[in-house]
Amino acid sequence: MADVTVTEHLLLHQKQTPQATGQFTGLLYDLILSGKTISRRINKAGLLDILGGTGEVNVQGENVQKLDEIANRIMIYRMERCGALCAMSSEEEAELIRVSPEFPRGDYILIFDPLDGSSNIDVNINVGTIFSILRRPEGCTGEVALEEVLQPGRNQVAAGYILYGPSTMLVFSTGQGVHGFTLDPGVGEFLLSHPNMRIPEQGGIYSVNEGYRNNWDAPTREAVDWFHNCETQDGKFYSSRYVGALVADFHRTLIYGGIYMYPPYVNKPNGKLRLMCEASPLAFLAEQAGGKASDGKRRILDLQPERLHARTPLFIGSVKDVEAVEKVYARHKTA
Ligand code: P6P
Repeated sequence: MADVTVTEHLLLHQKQTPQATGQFTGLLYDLILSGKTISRRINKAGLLDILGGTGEVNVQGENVQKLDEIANRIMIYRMERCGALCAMSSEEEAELIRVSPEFPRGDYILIFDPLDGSSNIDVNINVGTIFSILRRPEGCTGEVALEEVLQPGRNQVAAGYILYGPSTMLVFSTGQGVHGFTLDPGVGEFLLSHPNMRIPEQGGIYSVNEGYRNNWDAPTREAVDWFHNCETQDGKFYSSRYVGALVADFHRTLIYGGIYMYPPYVNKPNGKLRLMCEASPLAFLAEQAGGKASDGKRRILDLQPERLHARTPLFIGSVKDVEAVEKVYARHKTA
């Protein structure tokens, strides 16, 4: 495959929408630069004193890892200056970040999780950056109001992630399919390696943290029992895989098919994952790749966020596997 860069791919294959004033390409360029910068820090983490926790707890109530904070600062610094944004929201920041008038601003809104799965960092297992791009509603001017940001996932103009693993990959969609790029550290460019990614209609892997079984709601227990006994299309049992980093578990699901589940808990009816910076962007990718994403009852992309850090249960992956869970929820609803 000839070396196709992200910029070339956007110019060649992404229908240039009338409002594509190059702002978006610039936004993506700075997102990519942020990813390369974070990747370099992660790859050297074991050699620098940047492993472990900062001793702080974030708005999510989670221990902040040093690399969480480093990735967060890199994203905010770089993206504030990209010239395409009017506002940002980070999983690590309690409040909306309005881009300062000292920087050139634009009509896009960036929602991101700077480093997802950061509990894996100290044991050298995949982590990732997830991003979601919305457009400021038409006619809005002046200071960005929170209501302008609280949009359902179906409004996303683009979404994607950067996965820091054996190789660093950028996977994103602008609404015309899902495309994967692998970083060639030698030249410092992401090159097209996975054009037009598609999720198989049914997979053979289910992914859930079975350690919390006693906390699950009844439909989730019944659905997972089903995956313990159902067969793949070639008559095999399903395998269980759980990396503990949503980006890695989703990336595997995107390529191999199957389902990733973060269900509701008896004491956490909305589960753990964040709607705007985790579930929505991955749901956008899943649907663009021919898959499905649901909270068990409703399409993730139709959920209206009530606040920046709203949480949602998430069942995402192959259409047939997600539908199997939805059928269980539907049965419990009518029971
Ligand atoms: P648990 C990481 O903290 C994260 O948000 C996702 O990346 C990951 O899939 C999930 O939480 C793991 O959560 O409760 O299974 O440890």
